[in-house]
Amino acid sequence: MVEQYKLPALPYDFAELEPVISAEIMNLHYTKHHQGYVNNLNKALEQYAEAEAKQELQQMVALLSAIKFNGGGNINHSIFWTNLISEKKGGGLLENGKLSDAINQEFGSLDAFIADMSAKATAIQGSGWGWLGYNKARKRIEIATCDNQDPLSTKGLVPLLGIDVWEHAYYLQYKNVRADYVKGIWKIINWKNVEQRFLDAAK
Ligand code: MN3
Repeated sequence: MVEQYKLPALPYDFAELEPVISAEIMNLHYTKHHQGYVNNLNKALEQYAEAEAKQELQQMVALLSAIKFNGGGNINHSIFWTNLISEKKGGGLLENGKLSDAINQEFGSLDAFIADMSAKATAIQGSGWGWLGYNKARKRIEIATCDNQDPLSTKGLVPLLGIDVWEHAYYLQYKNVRADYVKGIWKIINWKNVEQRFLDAAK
């Protein structure tokens, strides 16, 4: 029996990220979408273990796509929830420190970084994620985008800050205007969480 993955606890109530993200979106996104990735990941891993026990290599290879998609979905959302915090509790505030230094060095200013990442996340064709990641080989932060639920590790980067631009993340509130959702999300970024991820990655 394979160890089962579980939906991680959400660090706030569904309504806490309003008005940027509505409680209805949070509820559906967490209890239906993220839970769905967790359930389907567990199912695929169990089938994989069965196939592996029987040395059914063709079946094992056929399951890899479901493991990548649903495993990526679980990884990405687990990071995304912690990247967010209500405005009242300090959302959107990046204090001076090593991360702000790195952002200034790489992008010139926080505003320039936000403009760059917003443009790249908004321009993703179809479903995907915009990321700020850490390149351990170059010892630098980078903006990257991923399609579908591909986790950022597939691009060789450590994920620091992700923006989910799947329509399920914004459509009920922002309809087709992804740019407005991306513009708003900067007000609820938990920069302390992003900075801790940066410090851990750069160790
Ligand atoms: Mn999502």
